[in-house]
Amino acid sequence: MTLSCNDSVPIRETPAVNLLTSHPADPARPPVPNEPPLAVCNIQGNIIGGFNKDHQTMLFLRVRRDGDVRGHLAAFKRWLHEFVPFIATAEEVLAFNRLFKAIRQRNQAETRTIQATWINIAFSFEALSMLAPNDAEQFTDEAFREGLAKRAVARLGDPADLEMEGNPKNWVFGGPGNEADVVIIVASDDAQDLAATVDRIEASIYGGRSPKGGPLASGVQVVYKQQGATLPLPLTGHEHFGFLDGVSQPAIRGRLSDDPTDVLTLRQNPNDPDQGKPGQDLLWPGEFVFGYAGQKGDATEAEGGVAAKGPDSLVGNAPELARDGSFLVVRRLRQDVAGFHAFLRETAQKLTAKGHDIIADELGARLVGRWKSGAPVLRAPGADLPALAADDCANNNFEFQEPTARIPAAKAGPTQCSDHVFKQSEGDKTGAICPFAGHIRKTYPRDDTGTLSPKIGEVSTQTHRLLRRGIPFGQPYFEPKDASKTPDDGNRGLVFAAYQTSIVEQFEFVQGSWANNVDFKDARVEGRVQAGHDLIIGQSNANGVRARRCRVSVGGSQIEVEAPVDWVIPTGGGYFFAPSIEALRTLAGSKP
Ligand code: N7H
Repeated sequence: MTLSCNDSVPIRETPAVNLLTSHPADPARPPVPNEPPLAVCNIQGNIIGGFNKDHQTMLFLRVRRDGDVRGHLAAFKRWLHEFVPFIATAEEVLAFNRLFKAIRQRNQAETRTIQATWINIAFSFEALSMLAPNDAEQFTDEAFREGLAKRAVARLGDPADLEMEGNPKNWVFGGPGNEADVVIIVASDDAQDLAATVDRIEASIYGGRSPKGGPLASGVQVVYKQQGATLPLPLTGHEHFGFLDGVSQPAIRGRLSDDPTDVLTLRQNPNDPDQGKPGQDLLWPGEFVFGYAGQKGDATEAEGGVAAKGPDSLVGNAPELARDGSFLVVRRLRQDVAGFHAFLRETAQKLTAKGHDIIADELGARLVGRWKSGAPVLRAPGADLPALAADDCANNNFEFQEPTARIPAAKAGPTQCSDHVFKQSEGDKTGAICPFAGHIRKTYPRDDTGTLSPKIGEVSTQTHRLLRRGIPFGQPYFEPKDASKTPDDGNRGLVFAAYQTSIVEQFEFVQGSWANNVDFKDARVEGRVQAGHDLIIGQSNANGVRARRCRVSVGGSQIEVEAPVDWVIPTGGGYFFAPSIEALRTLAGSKP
């Protein structure tokens, strides 16, 4: 019996799912009756599906505070009522993504065979407090309640100096008094279709016309419009510093229907039934969507460790209105590309002059934990290995402590992965290959342990994960021969966006307790920096000084390197909540 329509295609990415047929014997789709069916028709599409489009616009809206505020709110509710039918669901986005992947595998190339434009929406705590005060009061997440602007300096390490660009006072939106109440995400495969859709939405906001054409006042205005786009060749899929982005995401447990084999995430590692792609631990959906079991962050091995099911993410944390919804963190992060590359070049030269041979590209790879191609340094310690980066069955298959095992082709079912071509990771207990401060080691330490309080280990680490949905903004910067002649104009960066069910325990924890924390991993010894900062996103306000430090292993010696200034500068953002379709109808007053 042939299990897959795609089994003759050589692997570039993990095998695609069968689109119409269900095969009970497929080992990538084992029966998982204990995993919950997800309400995919009710959950917004960008959360568990992921828009994954080349073109995106975010419209940040503010409810008008002038004159008759109650009237503006009533108008906004009427506008929302008309807008809700345009919101893309997880069902549509997942179905599209599966079809898109199947066509791409058959073609062995990117195609424009199918295209879509999706819309999603999310609200700040202040907006929910205006629309549904009793429900809003039941959200317990302090970060969501206070908003990003209030917490940026104290919790995230953003510049305290009011004169600095990164201080919330100077943000292009989302700073004090300039916070957005609502964010609308419009994403498309086609730039023109995106522009036309955004035009229609803006016309409905300003032109007194509903998306369906009827007359309507919206009660809101656009405070900021943020474009984003995949970078052009040769940087397609990469962020502005040059590194491939979007490689590692958490895998999510759960089913798409009552059929016990209708899994959201294919189980593609024949060595480990608790993983999606090899290296991608399956997490309970409550980590990202309210109303489902999350991880049990203190589970013992006997209880199942990382696989153990924890409490429902809704209970005690959020109102019933939050069911099937998710928090959305948006950070507009400007990137100083010229500054980053100058640092790598100059630091590599200085180290080499002192006898620690390293070139800029290698230093960059160690600070990120992946080479520019996306190949993890754990599996390509000496040089970049683009073929490894391109193999989705292998590019995430490593741990930081323990070695990983080969996956022979004979062991893999037709829609599963093999991983036997590239050398396996041997682990890196001392940080000799990937520094403990490396960006991917700081933001997802995998099986690393640490002495933070409470102690960090693989089981608790899985309660600090993020579903990243970022996209670059601005044109790429290519260094001229003489950098002083064409300075970086500074107008580029990443619109970081991430979904989760606890902003405190997920986004803020990753940024504050890991990336910014010189003591992770491990505790300070005799006052010396141990891991140091994540030099990519870590921030420091220590004694008013922005300089950051970390330790990198070069040729067997641990060297301390210092970054005098920030290369990733916050310039806007907000904390939002993306409700379910049903909750949107309630907020709009469409439901009694
Ligand atoms: Fe990061 N970069 O180019 O260096 N990130 N990131 N990030 N990031 C990752 O796996 C980058 C930012 C995470 O599972 C990669 O997709 C840049 C923030 C997490 O192994 C690269 C910026 C936060 C992961 C970058 C930025 C995170 C991750 C590797 C800002 C959270 C997954 C490719 C301009 C607070 C780790 C990949 C894992 C990966 C870069 C921001 C978190 C290349 C330039 C603000 C959790």
